[in-house]
Amino acid sequence: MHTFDRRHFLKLAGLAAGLLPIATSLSIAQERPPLFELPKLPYDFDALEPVIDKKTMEIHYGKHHQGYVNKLNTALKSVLNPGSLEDILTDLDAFPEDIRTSVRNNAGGHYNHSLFWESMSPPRDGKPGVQLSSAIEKRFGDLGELKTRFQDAGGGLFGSGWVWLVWNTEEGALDVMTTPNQDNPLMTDSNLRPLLGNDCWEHAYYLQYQNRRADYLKAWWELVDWDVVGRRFSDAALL
Ligand code: MN3
Repeated sequence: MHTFDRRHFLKLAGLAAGLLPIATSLSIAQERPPLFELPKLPYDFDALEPVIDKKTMEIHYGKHHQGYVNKLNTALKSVLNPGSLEDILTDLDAFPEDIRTSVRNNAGGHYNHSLFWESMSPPRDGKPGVQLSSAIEKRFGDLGELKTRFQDAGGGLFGSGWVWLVWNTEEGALDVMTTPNQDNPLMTDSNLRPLLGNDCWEHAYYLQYQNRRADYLKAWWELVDWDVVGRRFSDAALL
C-alpha cells in the first residue's frame, strides 16, 4: 500500500465504501457538511453597472455558480477526500469514469467563477502594475495589443467557454488562450497559471448585450481589478 499516493488511496477507499452496503461509511459521506460552498461576492449585485447589469449578476452568481457548487458536491458525495479544487482540476483521471465528466464541468465551473468574481471591481480605468506591465510589454508589445488579442480570442471562440491571460511557468511568459465549456488552463497544461479569465458563455452577457459578445468583451476591461491580477502574477512568476 505504501506505493499508493495517499490521496488516491483515500479516494479509492471512499469509493469502495460508497459502493458497499456499509451504513456507517455511507453516512459519513452523506452527512458531512458540503465540501464546497459558494464564495461571498466581494461587491453588491449592482456594483458592476453599467458594464454588467444587476439582473445578470443575480442570475449568474446565484443560479449558475450555485448550480456548479451543488452539482460538484453531489458528484463527490461518495469520495471521502477529493482534495482541494486545484488538486481535483489537475488530477481528473483519479476519479472514476461515471463521475469524471460531472466533476470536470462543475469543479471547473466553481473554480472559474470564483476567480472571475475576484478579478472584477466597480468600474474604474485601472492599469497593471510595474512588473506585470513589463511582462505584458515583453510578450505583446503593449496593453492595447494584449486587449486586442484577448478580445479576438474570446470573440472567435465557438460555443461556450472562457478566454484567459495565463503565465507559462516553463516559458516564463504570458499568453492568451481559450478553453471550451468550463475547462480552464490548469487542466490543459500543468505549466499554466490562470491570471485573468472572462466568461464567454451567453449567460454572462446576453440580457444586456444580446448577441454582441464583442461589445461585452471590450467593455469588460473597465471592471478588471489589476491589483488582483498583479498579485496572481507575482505568485505565479515567483516574484
Ligand atoms: Mn458563467
